[in-house]
Amino acid sequence: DKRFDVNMNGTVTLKRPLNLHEAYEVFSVHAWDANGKKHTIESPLNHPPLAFARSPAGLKRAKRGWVIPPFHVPENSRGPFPMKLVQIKSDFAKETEMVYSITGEGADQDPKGIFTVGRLSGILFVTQSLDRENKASYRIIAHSTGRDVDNVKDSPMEILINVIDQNDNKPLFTQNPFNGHVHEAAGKGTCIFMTVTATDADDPETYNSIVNYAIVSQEPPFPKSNMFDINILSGTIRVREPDMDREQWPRYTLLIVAADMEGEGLATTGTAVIIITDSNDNPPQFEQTSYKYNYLYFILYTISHIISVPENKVGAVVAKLTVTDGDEVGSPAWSTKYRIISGDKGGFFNVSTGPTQLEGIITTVKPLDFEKTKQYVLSVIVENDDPFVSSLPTSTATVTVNVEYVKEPPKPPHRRMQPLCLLIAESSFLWPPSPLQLGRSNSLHNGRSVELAAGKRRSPSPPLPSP
Ligand SMILES: [Ca+2]
Ligand SMILES: [Ca+2]
Ligand SMILES: [Ca+2]
Ligand SMILES: [Ca+2]
Repeated sequence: DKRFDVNMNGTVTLKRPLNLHEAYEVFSVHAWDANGKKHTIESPLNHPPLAFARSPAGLKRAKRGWVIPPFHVPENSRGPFPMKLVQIKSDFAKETEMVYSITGEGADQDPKGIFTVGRLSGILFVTQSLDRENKASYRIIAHSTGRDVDNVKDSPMEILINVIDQNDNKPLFTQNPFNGHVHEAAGKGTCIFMTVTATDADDPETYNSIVNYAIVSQEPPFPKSNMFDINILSGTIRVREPDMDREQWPRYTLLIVAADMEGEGLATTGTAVIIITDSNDNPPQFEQTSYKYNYLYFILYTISHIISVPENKVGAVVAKLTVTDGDEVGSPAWSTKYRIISGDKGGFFNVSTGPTQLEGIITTVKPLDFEKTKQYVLSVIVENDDPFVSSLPTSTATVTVNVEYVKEPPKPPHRRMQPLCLLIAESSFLWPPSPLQLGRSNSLHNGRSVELAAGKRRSPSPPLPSP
């Protein structure tokens, strides 16, 4: 407001004549302290007396009397109290002594006694420091009657007292810490994954409660010290830089600040904890795989296994190929599956995931035949159950399977046996018949095998005669 000037000692002067259409003026004085912080106070000009109106020029008639424009009192005044606010004046005072009184909230209603009026002077006082955040306005009714003349009185006058805000509340974060999480593969700038909020109890219509946000520091400061940015007005946090890596930096702690007066006033600090969640950005690799970097690509050297497997055996374990994966243990970005991509046209082999989830087990599913194929060269690739988040090199293992000739065991020579007949007379004393021992008895049969068949007697044996 160019009509006012403020001196270094805080005196406010008027630079040119001022017409007060609303009978008062409010202006703001800003001051900066040694730390560069801005402080603001709004002050009313010395107020002319509030007159009970007889002619309603420019004023609205209300139910309880004349309504005048609101009157402003700054909060947190240091007094001394009671402090004069304004004089209330009746036109009848020119003719006879008037008695003034006030009613309403802050007067005779709760909170009682904040405002008083000089009974004969009509001067309105505030008796204590006001707190806008506790109560932002008061509606009081002023009355005036003739001291000695009963029938002289004004219509009641409503006075609205608004408490002018000071910046006496610093912003408060609604929680501390704030917790958020974001995928490590989240791209730069694309992803708002959390919002921090601070409230300020001061007047929302003033700068005193306009909060700005900033990130003060980031821990750890890798791979860059400003991996995130924050919207100064809304408090939304986004990924600012790519190349987050959960495997190296699974968690960030940001020190954040919220300051009112658009970032120049009172400040409060808090933290935002960001958990980096896993993305499948590490390919599983066969162990002992080595990298070589050429100027365009990473090349994964394949690892070779040379294995011998006997022919004719189904279900034989050919090889166990172990792998490693840097992603989150137990997740689909870590667990593996395998494929034979070449070398097995006949479908002799199968590869399955072993119980550790980090091994591929090759087995035979059909008998191998040395006479037909002596060697297979299998190429096996490993993938995760989840797809990769970006184009990543696939690790390959080469398994050379040499089929082992299995010599068939020699068949024993077939020797013709000469049957040995043992004749037992029906009437011999071999009753009851004792079991005949089958086997060899060199002494009895001169080294020949004995082939015996148990036969049934053709007829029951008659009772034996007495010897
Ligand atoms: Ca504030
Ligand atoms: Ca305030
Ligand atoms: Ca990962
Ligand atoms: Ca992986």
